[in-house]
Amino acid sequence: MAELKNFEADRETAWCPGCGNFPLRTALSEALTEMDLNPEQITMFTGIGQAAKMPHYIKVNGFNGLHGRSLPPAVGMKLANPEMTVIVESGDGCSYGEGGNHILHNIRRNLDIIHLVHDNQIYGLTKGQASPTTGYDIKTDVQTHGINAEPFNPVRFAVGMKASFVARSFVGDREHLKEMIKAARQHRGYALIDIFQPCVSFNKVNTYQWYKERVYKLKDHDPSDYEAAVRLADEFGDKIPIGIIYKEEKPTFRDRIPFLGDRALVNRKVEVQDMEYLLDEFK
Ligand SMILES: Cc1ncc(C[n+]2csc(CCOP(=O)(O)OP(=O)(O)O)c2C)c(N)n1
Ligand code: SF4
Ligand SMILES: [Mg+2]
Repeated sequence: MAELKNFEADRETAWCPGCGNFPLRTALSEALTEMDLNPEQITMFTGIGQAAKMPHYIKVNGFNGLHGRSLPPAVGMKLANPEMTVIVESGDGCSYGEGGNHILHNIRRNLDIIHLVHDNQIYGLTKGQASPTTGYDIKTDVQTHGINAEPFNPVRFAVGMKASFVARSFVGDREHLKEMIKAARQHRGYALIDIFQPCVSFNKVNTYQWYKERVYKLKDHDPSDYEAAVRLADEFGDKIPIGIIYKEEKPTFRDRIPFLGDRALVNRKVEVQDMEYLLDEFK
């Protein structure tokens, strides 16, 4: 029987008081406990940033790698051990900026990975430069006249690529976020959740209040309806929908390569006779 306290890391955080990363960590720990998972069944991969510190602050197996590079080692782990629940967690900069190329190929592969993006619409750790999701009209210490590029809409991008699971949530609604995390785990394939996570120190525009005034929960939306999902993904203004925007059951990377099997490599016998034809070449 899983218990919430199993996920508590005995370490102080370096996050600012009031940071949206705290409720995100609580929602994640609660969701994992409610799914009756234990820390040894989960491996979390992160890059660099405030969000990427998560494996230090929650007790699960963790790999904290380079900025933008959380997905590649997660792919390796999931290929080697399909029994492991693999969570990729990182910021909007790490996931959509430095790591943007990896997302698109993971959508194409559709491996069974849960990707939680702490989207605070800013580079938090490096003190407030614009990230790909920073709003067009926002000025920062570096972008003193505002951002010269249009903001990236990750949900619209993922829906456009027909990623097999695309959701949006907000740390200000813990039950909603938990529901999304559970749905992502149940889903077979790559599951992206873009999570609004206010950075109280460096993003003075996209505050808790800003999100609260705009987000609304989806009702009666059929996530398999692609055209409706595109319309909802485009809705990013006075109103922003949260929930499962798009979902499609389709073959995973594993389904396409039956040789990979459904067990961890470590539990598979090496069938030497299957490789004899290769060894023959060296005789
Ligand atoms: C390749 C590379 N580029 C830039 C940096 C510097 N850097 C470290 S964290 C960071 C921003 C992190 O922002 P985000 O991913 O949104 O995470 P947050 O801190 O907001 O949670 C940057 C630019 C780096 N470490 N490596
Ligand atoms: S800088 Fe922003 S994202 Fe980082 S810990 Fe502080 S409030 Fe959170
Ligand atoms: Mg960020």
